Amino acid sequence: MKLYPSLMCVDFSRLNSEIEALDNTDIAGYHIDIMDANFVPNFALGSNDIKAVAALSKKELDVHLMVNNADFAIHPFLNLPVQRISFHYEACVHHHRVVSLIKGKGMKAGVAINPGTSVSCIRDLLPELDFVLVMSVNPGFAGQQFLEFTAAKMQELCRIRKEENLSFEIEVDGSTAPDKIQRLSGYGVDSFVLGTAALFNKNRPYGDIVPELMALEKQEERIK
Ligand code: S6P
Ligand code: MG
Repeated sequence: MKLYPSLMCVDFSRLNSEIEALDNTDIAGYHIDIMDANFVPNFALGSNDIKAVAALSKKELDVHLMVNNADFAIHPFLNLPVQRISFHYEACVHHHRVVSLIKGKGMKAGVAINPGTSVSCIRDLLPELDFVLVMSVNPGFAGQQFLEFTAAKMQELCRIRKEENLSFEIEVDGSTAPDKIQRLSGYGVDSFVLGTAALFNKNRPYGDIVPELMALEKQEERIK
């Protein structure tokens, strides 16, 4: 199981100490939300923030583009020091081309799907993808409620992956509270974006919370 804290939720006035504290845990890397106030009704983060985080940490950077015209908007991100980029199915015309551009830079390529987008929309792309980012809230804001109907899509993706012997990773983003992490990791979801539901604003050290979250997967393995 891999955990990616969402940097939209950290205290940017204390970025250095926030990254230092998180880096000392077993997180896989950082989820970086890019918003254009067009695809989603909010602005968030940009290239300079990515460079700042890359200078502070050697962990993976998982960039989530919530921007329209991904076919064009992808270009500035291709030359940044990041390991993973996802763009939205709903914001792109030539999906396969964008996936190829990302992979051509040696990065992992993912397609994100909104809660209202069916798995069938990305069905033909699955063999080409390194990961699928399933949104369990409507993208744009932290602190929303988990949309229960999105869990069926995660199960569907796990089933397709197994039946067709595919290797894409399944990542979930949005209100991933501990109970969700335990249940969804049992389905076979690989990666979780951590925000306010699991990690931030808890008045407890990250170094205490992250091991508890990592242990949820082990407990689930015992239940199986
Ligand atoms: C917002 C963005 C997400 C959030 C994250 C917040 O749509 O894509 O990555 O930062 O979901 O987590 P939480 O637990 O506050 O919903
Ligand atoms: Mg996100």
